[in-house]
Amino acid sequence: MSREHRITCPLCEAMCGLRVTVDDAGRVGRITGDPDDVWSRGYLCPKGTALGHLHEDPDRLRQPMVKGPDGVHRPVSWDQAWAEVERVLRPVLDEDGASAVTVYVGNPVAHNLSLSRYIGAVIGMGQAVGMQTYYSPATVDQWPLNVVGALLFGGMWEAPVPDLDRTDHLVVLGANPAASQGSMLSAPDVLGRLRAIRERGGSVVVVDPRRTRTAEQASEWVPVRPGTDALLLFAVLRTLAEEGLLRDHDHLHGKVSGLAEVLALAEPFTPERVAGPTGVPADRIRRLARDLAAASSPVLYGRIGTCTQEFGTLSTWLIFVLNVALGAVDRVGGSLFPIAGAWSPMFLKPPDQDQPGWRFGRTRSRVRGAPEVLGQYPVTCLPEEIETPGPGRIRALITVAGNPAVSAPAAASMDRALGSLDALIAVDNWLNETTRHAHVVLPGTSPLEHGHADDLYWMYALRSCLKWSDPVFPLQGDRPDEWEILLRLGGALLGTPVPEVDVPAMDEMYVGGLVQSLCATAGTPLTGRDPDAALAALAGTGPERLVDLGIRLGPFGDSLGARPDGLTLARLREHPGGLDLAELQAGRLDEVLSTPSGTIELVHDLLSDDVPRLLARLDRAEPGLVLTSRRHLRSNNSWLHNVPSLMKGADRCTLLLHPRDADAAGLVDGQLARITTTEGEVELPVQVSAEMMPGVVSLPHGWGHDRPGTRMAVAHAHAGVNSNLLNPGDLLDVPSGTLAVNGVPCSVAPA
Ligand SMILES: Nc1nc2c(c(=O)[nH]1)N[C@H]1C(S)=C(S)[C@@H](COP(=O)(O)OP(=O)(O)OC[C@H]3O[C@@H](n4cnc5c(=O)[nH]c(N)nc54)[C@H](O)[C@@H]3O)O[C@H]1N2
Ligand SMILES: Nc1nc2c(c(=O)[nH]1)N[C@H]1C(S)=C(S)[C@@H](COP(=O)(O)OP(=O)(O)OC[C@H]3O[C@@H](n4cnc5c(=O)[nH]c(N)nc54)[C@H](O)[C@@H]3O)O[C@H]1N2
Ligand code: SF4
Ligand SMILES: [Mo]
Repeated sequence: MSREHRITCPLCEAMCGLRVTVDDAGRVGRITGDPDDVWSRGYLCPKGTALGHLHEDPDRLRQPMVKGPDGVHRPVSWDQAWAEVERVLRPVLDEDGASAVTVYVGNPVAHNLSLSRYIGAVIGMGQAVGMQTYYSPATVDQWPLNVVGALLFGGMWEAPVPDLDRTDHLVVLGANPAASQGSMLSAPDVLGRLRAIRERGGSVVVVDPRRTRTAEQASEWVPVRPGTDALLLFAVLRTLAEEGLLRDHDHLHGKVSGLAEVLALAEPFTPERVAGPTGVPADRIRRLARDLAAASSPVLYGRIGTCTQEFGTLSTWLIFVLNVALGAVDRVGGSLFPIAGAWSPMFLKPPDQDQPGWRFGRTRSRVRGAPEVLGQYPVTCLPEEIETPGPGRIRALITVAGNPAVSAPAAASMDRALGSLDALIAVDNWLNETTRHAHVVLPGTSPLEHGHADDLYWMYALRSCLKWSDPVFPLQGDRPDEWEILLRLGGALLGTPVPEVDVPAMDEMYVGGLVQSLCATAGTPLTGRDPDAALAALAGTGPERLVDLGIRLGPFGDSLGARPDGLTLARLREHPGGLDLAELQAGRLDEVLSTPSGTIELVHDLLSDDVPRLLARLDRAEPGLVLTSRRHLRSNNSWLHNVPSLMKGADRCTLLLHPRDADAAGLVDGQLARITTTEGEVELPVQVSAEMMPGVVSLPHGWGHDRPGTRMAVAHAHAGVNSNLLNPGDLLDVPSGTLAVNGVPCSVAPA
């Protein structure tokens, strides 16, 4: 006998529905795509089938680990773990206060039921007593999109998505959904949808220094030199204007400001002028513009390759400028604002930004003086904040589902700094490159031991859906759930000895506080309501209660009883395949825009002030070779490399380079090469391939699993190298403070 469970895969933004078979002995059997899932209709990728392996992985921590004086981690009871957290954390708090503490919020936080709903508790409680800021890989990721969303649309998480199923001309820049499955764009089977564009007579153009599997499936691949998309996009815009291809779009009439100013800024960037630096011939640039103008529903989409580069903000901005100029924004087949099925606290504007418009650089980092951007500093500020003496030095760090030792540029200094902390508390499921430094590792639950409901990603989804999954396995013994771990750490920051924190009371404080502020603040879904009644209306405990809140305050919800026919978590639970609520719609601009002028504000000082830096780029001598990043379908950043079924096949941690560059360096396929940058050097095998643009090499991130003190046997046997040993910590997209991990000058030679 075996039982079948229906769940949503928590591994990526595609949010696929899966069927998981479990036998009587509690072993996970087959995992298949759920054909009755209203959202994904049976789609899945190889990572989804690996959830059972993740659950059963013998290296996955089931007990807390404490580092002994000999530097070795040993399993302890939860009571012992809490006592050890108190022992290392309390002196820091007593001596230097919460300003000596910070939190690193890792990527899986956004995909995990407990962590996504309760990370705000530990950060909020820390900040209430003086914690200055927190860190995350957002500044090696989508921060330019957050900046552009805040400035153009008024919301830092506001980013319209390409209407893949109705466009007839899609231009993809710096994204490879064949590997990533889509990012800030939630849709199962993105590649299938791109194929469908061509099948219905449309075209797909991929702008990328690498002929990726996405580019192979496209109508055309346009190789571009890394970090030069902004030059290319300005030239496209300028061509549209010059050739009279810009039309008025009725649906945007009166809803856009600043286009004339942007066109003036585009003036110097002629196709002829940018052809050299971008590597895209002038006539090809003109054709890009003409094809966009000729299409009936064109749209551009950019992701990490246009964010994590020297001109990430300008590139991201110009993608939206073009979508506006082409009339694609808020038009069917263009760039649409999804209706998230549930409301999320992430949609709130920070309380100190009540006044219209976003402000940047309100504070500066202590050591290098980096300006704050949307509440964060570049993640590479963290090591110097730990290592530089003086008031405000970071002495204690809580990492939550993050692996900064691998994922942050200038990885050697991050690794060194992590090893020098007075207290490193890691909420994490494995002993890896980061947690090996931890004084205490507090394990979370496996992906099959907790329920699931996505939050943020429905904001970027091609349909409005809602789904809930129950855990496949119950939590064993006295193990706390991850939200309870975070509340206990929050309580400790507030001053209670860790073992004595009253977790249910902290939960009441956190959820009660959230509801109260929603009732007391203007412009929230609870403005003016009675907080006690609102709180009493909610069902469940822990994250379930917050999921109930989100659903009920969302566009389809019952508004806590005010719309009795609306949805609640209890009603959603009656639909194990989820609920399909609405398709992607046009005509949402008035509802979405929250800029001071109420229009899409295309110009801002933060953006135009960066244009001179781009102009200077025109005359810069091109370096011989530059380094870029890539992803693989069977990896997930740094943490799926311990799953045997995902590690089959050829070595994936290789240096891709073009035959011309291999010849020049005297390298042949498979040979060990040394790659050097101003930051460091690593040695790894080369993979010679014409899929690379000449002059550009590509390395995956998330490897380098050979560090002593880790406990991931399979990953260790396929260690690879940490590409972030090569990426400098100060090569930045200036306006957003995002690290450039694409376009880094490098040299390659036989090892
Ligand atoms: N299987 C798998 N899926 C994942 C992840 C994973 O690690 N593995 N990670 C998840 C995460 S955290 C994220 S953020 C998303 C990211 O999702 P995507 O943005 O789709 O990321 P990548 O697959 O890395 O594709 C980035 C592309 O940008 C190209 N590129 C590099 N530099 C430039 C440049 O200067 N200009 C242009 N035009 N292109 C450039 C690269 O060659 C690469 O093909 O994926 C998510 N999904
Ligand atoms: N050179 C280069 N660097 C990059 C990138 C790049 O393209 N190039 N991409 C960047 C991007 S987009 C991202 S998002 C970051 C990722 O940066 P991080 O978030 O720092 O790293 P991950 O590899 O996602 O690490 C996830 C951690 O969470 C743990 N974990 C997994 N599941 C759970 C869980 O359910 N609970 C708990 N408590 N822990 C869990 C894992 O063991 C691992 O330690 O890397 C960035 N770094
Ligand atoms: S694409 Fe793969 S990893 Fe992403 S949600 Fe679907 S099955 Fe999971
Ligand atoms: Mo990411």
